[in-house]
Amino acid sequence: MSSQMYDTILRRGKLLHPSGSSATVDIAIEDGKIAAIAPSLGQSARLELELQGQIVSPPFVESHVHLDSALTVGEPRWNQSGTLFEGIEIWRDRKRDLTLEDVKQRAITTLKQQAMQGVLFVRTHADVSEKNLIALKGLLEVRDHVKDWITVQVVAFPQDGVYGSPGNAALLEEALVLGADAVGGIPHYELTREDGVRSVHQIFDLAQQYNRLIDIHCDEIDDDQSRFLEVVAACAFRTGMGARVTASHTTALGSYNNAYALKLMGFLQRTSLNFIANPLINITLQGRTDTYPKRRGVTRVKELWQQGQNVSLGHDCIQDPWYSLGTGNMLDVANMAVHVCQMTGTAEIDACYSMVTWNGAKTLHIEHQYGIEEGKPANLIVLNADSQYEAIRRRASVRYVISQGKLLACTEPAVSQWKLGSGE
Ligand code: 17E
Ligand code: FE2
Repeated sequence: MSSQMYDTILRRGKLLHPSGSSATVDIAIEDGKIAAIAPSLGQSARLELELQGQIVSPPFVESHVHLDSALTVGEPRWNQSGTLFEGIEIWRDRKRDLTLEDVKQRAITTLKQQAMQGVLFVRTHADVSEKNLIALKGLLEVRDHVKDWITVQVVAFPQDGVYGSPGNAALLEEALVLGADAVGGIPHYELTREDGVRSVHQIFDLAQQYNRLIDIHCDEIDDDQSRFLEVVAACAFRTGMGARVTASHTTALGSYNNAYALKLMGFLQRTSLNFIANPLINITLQGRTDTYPKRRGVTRVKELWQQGQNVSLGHDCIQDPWYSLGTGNMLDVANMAVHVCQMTGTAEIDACYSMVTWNGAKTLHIEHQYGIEEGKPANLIVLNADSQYEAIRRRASVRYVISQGKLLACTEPAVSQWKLGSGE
């Protein structure tokens, strides 16, 4: 038996595989990397954690969140109608007061909340329709500041439209020059349908010119005539950029008539587009103009998943003008997806777990650094649960978060005691 001493060994963890299978193993960590995975490791380590069959999973991936607006709920006022559009107006007022310090402090507080709950990869949107680009500059600084414990990607997101004001298109390009990882857009909120189509073409041109990813807020509206996803799909298809492109929200796809949706789904299948649904937010933002029956306002998650499209899930908001709740817990998101998207079959529940882990990693193009394999960076979490189903059902706490080989956070699961009659 070797006398080698590792930094850390996790003993008897149930290691999850993307296929849904699992195996009970010991995992050794050395120099920030996964050094060994075996049914039983004879060596010892400076830190040994006994897991007793609890799940070891790659970290949660938050593939869609707006960190620039996080923790601003009620500033300067509460969203009383609950609509996307009132949220945009409240944010327009709040963003006049942004400072670098304000953005950075709220973003870092939020990232710590997320990381303590097992999120180690985050794609955030930064509003770039604001003339000093404070939100973007703040989040780019944060990306660098936190990089030793969490990986952040920043999307340049023109909240008020690429053509909503004369300077916005130039600001979007400047954001790429400054180093944004991805180009965003909001075609359904451009002043006209023509502007919406033009904005999608402009986004693809910029992404190709600057070699960036694309993540577009696309058709986040209940209007069954909002049809920019077909434009995004056509551009993805023609440019061959498919897998580098993400369509976020796409809630109108849930409202399209089935004849159109059937045709469109076939087109989508010819692309390798990624989709992100945000069930916590869109179940509350959408359907606001409906009486009854009232739509769910969420994209066709189950059908996209069934036809093999890469779908991930985002939290979208944490206490901001669009959503006053939110804790950063990705199991809340997966749990809500099970309900809203009716993903209640056993394989479907496991799929919802994949949508907050592996699928998110695919969307973010971080697969080379993601996953629990010998030689990869030691990023992993231990859940107080023995299956994906139990993790989602109980929104299990994350006992250990290990980032780049270091123990970042621990959570003691709450313990309840039955007291009635305990004296007998
Ligand atoms: N902005 C937007 O256009 N849509 C959203 N869901 C949020 C911000 C949160
Ligand atoms: Fe969003």
